[in-house]
Formats: sequence, C-alpha cells, structure tokens
Amino acid sequence: MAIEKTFIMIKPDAVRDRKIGEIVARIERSGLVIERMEMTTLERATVEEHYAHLADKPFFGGLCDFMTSGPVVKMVVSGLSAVAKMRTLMGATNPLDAAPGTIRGDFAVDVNANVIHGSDCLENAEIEIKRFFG
Ligand code: DAT
Ligand code: MG
Repeated sequence: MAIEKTFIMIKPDAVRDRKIGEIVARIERSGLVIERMEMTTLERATVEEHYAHLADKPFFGGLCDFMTSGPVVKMVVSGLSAVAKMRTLMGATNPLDAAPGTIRGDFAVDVNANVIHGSDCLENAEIEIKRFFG
C-alpha cells in the first residue's frame, strides 16, 4: 500500500441538502486526510471534459445540467490507498446498488444525483486534481 492522493467532489445535490459536514466527517473518520477543499460552481466546459467518457450516453446532457446546477465542494484527499479507499466509502455508482453504510447508500436514492464523485484510478486522480485545482 502506498500513500496516494485522490480527487473528491461533493455534488450539488448534497450541498443543497446540507450534507457537506456529514460527508467530510466520514472521510476524516476513515483516517484519510483532506489536503485541499474549496466550494465552487463548475463551468459547463469543465464538466463536459470531466465526463467525456460518457459523452455518447443519453443522460450526458442531464448530467452536465445537474453538475452545474449549484456549488460543489472539491477536495484533494490523501492517505494509504486513498483512491480505492474512497471508492469503498462512496459505494456503487447507482445508489440502488450502494450498500448501507456507504455515502451513496446512505445519502442518495437516484443515479442522476448520487452525492459524490471520487477518482476511479490513480492515473485519473492525477488528471482530475490538475483539472480542478490547476
Ligand atoms: P462513478 O461516478 O461511480 O465513477 P461513472 O464514472 O460511470 O461512475 O459515471 C459518472 C456519473 O455519471 C455517475 O456518478 C452518475 C452518472 N451516471 C452514470 N451512469 C448513469 C446512468 N445510467 N444514468 C444516469 N446517470 C448516470
Ligand atoms: Mg467515474
């Protein structure tokens, strides 16, 4: 296991529903460290780049609308195996499949608004940290 950095984003639904504190508490309780954190409203072009792998999906337009619908909280989170550890804490992409006790399992009901983003591999973590923090 190595110390890694991953990119995490609390999505607009969770910010609107005042879940920032509970989600941040879960990340910290897991032993991971929040190195950077900032609330911001995303430009559509940034979201389109971030989700370019989904550009041909029927939900892509709605996903970009959602991600620009209000502020997000973007973070760099570090620790042992931080990328995989955060994916475990987050739970499955579709909240219907996300286990109770995971962030999506406990706070989300709809795949269209699933509360949190976390990088899916170390290579993407580096790309996403650069994309969102420069
Ligand atoms: P993840 O966010 O778990 O990495 P992903 O990269 O496959 O999942 O998809 C990015 C986001 O796109 C996901 O968090 C929510 C949205 N999404 C994925 N599949 C979807 C679907 N079938 N319907 C609606 N939105 C979807
Ligand atoms: Mg993904």
